[in-house]
Amino acid sequence: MQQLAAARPFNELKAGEHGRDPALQPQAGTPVEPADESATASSVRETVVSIKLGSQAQPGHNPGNESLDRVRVDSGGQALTTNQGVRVADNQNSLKAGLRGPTLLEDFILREKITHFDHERIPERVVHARGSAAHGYFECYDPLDQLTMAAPFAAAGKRTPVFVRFSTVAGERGSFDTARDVRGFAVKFYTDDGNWDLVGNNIPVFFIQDAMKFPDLVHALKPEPHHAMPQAASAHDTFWDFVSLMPESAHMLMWVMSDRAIPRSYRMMQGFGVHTFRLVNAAGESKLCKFHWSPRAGTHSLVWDEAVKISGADPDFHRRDLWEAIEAGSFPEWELGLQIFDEEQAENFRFDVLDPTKIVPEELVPLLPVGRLVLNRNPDNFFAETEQVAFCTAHIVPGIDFTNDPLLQGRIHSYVDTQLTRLGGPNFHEIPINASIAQVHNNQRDGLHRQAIHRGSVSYEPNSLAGGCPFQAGRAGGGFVSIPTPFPATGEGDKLRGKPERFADHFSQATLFWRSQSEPEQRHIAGAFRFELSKVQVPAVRERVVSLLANVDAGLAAAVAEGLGFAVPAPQPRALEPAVESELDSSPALSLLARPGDGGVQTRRVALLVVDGADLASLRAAQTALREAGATPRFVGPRIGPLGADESMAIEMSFEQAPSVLWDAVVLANDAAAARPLSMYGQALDFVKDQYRHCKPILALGGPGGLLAAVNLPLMLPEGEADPGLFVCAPPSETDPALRTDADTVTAFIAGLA
Ligand code: HDD
Repeated sequence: MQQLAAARPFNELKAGEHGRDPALQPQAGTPVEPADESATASSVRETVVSIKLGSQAQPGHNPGNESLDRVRVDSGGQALTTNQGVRVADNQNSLKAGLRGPTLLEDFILREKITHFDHERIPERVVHARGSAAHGYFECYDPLDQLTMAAPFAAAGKRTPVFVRFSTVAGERGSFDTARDVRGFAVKFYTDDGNWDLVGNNIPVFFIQDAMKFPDLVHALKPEPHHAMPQAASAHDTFWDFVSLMPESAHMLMWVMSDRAIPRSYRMMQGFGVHTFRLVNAAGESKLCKFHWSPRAGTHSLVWDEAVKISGADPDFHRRDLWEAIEAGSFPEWELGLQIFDEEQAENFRFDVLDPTKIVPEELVPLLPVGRLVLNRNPDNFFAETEQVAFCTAHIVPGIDFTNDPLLQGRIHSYVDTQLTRLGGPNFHEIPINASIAQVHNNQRDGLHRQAIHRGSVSYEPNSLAGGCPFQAGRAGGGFVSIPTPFPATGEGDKLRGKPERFADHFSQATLFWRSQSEPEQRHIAGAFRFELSKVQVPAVRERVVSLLANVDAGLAAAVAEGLGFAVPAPQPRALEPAVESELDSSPALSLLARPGDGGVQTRRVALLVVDGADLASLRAAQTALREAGATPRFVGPRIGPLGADESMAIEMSFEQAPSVLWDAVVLANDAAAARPLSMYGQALDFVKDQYRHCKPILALGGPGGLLAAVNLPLMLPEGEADPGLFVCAPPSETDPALRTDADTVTAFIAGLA
């Protein structure tokens, strides 16, 4: 021991701690072989199997999880035991003093079982409590070493395992999926160099500019504290009171009132890193960067009436959709696009890139596609994985760095901090779903729920007793080095609270967003403001919101005020006069219509309405065509069970179980020969009315009569053209060759669905 201590008389890294000279960048420590094997922890050189597979990782193969087989439990063929492994003989009855006597304190089996149950729940996330997640991988298109040394971008075709959690923000853990809300889009990359969490949303901006206001925002948004209402909704006084007094929220409000906030599926929404980040290459050069996820399936949304009805029919709508798509092998996919720019460009924008209420329009800095994200495996256990996963913006890896965005700076603290309460202590990184693939070696010790068993006497650095291990990696050894950035020119060195001047433009991009929407999208936005504000009880708050909107667009303010029964008030005074104009008149990329996706109908849910006695041959043909196109057709009728004599066809869902809003399209059977046709069922009538109201394609196999006629839909548009959403086959008796054949009509219907 003495011999070893003598070999390292002082800490050779000490000199590198001072000054800015590049020569003084952190250097790699030099591990020395301990002289006396018995005197040091053998753990410092413990043989560990490297599980870094890097580019060899297979689709959906997370090597990090593989090493966790020891914690996976499969009870097939096993006897029930206590937590101490004692086999339990009777799991039905507690131990009593006589069959009718009191239960005995001695019953350790009962007490262990009840005690564990009593503590099954952990605190839910303070925001984003309700979510769903899946495993998958990120695949890099081309090496990005010119831009970044971040491991996921190291080589073409390289796959990095990921775990992705989608969420709503305001609702509690048991709330419903289709609330009007921002959606969380959090990606954990298990990179070779440690975990990188990109904790984003499906909206590229945020309500506030400084983390200082986050607790206020969340308190205003969450159910009001006196009566705990409303659940999972922003449509109440405190939210609108707060945002109407915070003009910086105007841009985000436009997005949240748009159809983006009621997505059709997690699989059909974009994701954004929101803040400006930095990419850093091996030479230490950095560029500014924004992260965008674009769904392969295109961006699609619900309409409000659908969202409301779905929340009753299936509160798990998005969770089920994600789960079923992955189980069916239709793996959701997104493309990662980067907006790369430098400080000089950033200086010339009219907005500040450190302001998280601003986007960098794609027309100013186009997206560079760099890879794809594929989700291909559902979790084995919701609690162990989806609930216990801890995303933290502080988790970055060499090649990525923060900027001075004041919202991001606050987040760097908040996420690690919140896990201490939620996951019960500082060792949450050891929970299997949070554990990195890269091995962890440091001198952090103990704390609640510690899993690692550290060996040896040394838990400090510098040391000589453990050969200086674990040693400082230095830059050359792949260690994380913060990119040296100069303080902004204004206010350098001053300790102060405040904001840069460009942060005071609150409206130019809200106006840009509004102008970039299609006419139906604009109508939906105005409708959403009207709905939300009609729920607000205090008239002054309603009016203040409209006075804010008057700075965004006069037409929007007028449409909202009209719905609320008052005249448009004077616009709120602006923080910056004259008003800043955006660089662009409109940005087409901001419309949902800009991303129609691949034009396919993969996993779209199609109901085939059917009753006993309907023509099964035409139904089967439609079913086959839909299946071949990748859609998910299901038979829906008044009861479940077999259909007629053909045992291969059965009604899978009843009208009560699966109402119209759960489907993307409907096929009406030709039931002309049925004793009790579809048109005699009230639910079938409602079904078709809702499909029509929600602009979903309708295919009538039996021609224009039957259920279609009973609902009395106008088959023609007022302009005299055929309704493009209605696909009507020739009636059975019809022989006119000018009419489309069933096969043509079914094909046209599938194209309409896409
Ligand atoms: Fe946050 C959770 C996204 C601002 C503090 N946030 C959370 C989640 C997402 C986001 C997706 C859920 C992660 C998961 O699935 O577990 N948050 C954002 C985005 C923001 C943002 C895109 C703005 C750009 N958040 C923000 C601020 C703060 C927080 C400014 C605090 C200063 N967020 C939290 C949190 C949560 C959280 C309290 C709750 C549960 C958790 O972290 O793990 O720490």
